[in-house]
Amino acid sequence: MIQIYGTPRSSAGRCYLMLEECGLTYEAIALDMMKEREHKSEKFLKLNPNGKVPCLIDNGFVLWESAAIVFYLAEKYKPELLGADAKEKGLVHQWSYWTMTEAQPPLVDILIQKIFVPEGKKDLALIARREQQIPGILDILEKSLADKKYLVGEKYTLADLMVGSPVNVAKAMQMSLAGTPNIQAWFERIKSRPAWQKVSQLRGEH
Ligand SMILES: N[C@@H](CCC(=O)N[C@@H](CS)C(=O)NCC(=O)O)C(=O)O
Repeated sequence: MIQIYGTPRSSAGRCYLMLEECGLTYEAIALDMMKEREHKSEKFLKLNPNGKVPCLIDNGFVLWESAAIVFYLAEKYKPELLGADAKEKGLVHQWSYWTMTEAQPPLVDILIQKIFVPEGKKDLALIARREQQIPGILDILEKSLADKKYLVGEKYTLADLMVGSPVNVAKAMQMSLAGTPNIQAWFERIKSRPAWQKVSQLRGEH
């Protein structure tokens, strides 16, 4: 039995993509993070001491951190998504670390400030600073996709799943992707996968 804590619209989204990609049956557990603050409850902190979602339980094995969860699921259920050889695996890791340390943090800061922080309390300087980083991130992605279908060549890998999540956040915030035809074509390609379609539906995107 597999359980995933957190909704598909949260950082757990990429775990749902991976669970669907692997064709697994799972139980989705949504915590009340606003009123009840269940993610900070004693019970949940025993699972994830960070008090954050996602958290995965696979037959009693507990794992937190979304990137670790998707790598674990790939290793166990769909290893071909990890890359075919040492070089491909290296590139999958490269794009995954890049997502977590470079591409995602500015987008998450902008999302939190714009959507969750109430008017009057928003850190406008932080928003401006983070928005300045976005063109450079898109440029790296756009150039990397100039000569290939996917980030690591001709096949979909975890690199695409990892990088696709913050790009989805950018799209959801209606950030302009003008002037990035390679990113747009790649994103349409990955969005058409059944796993992405299913998670998009779970998120209420269509
Ligand atoms: N690096 C973590 C980030 C998890 C994260 O920030 N989750 C947010 C929801 S999107 C959360 O649980 N926030 C609650 C809090 O910070 O108290 C991961 O990727 O799993």
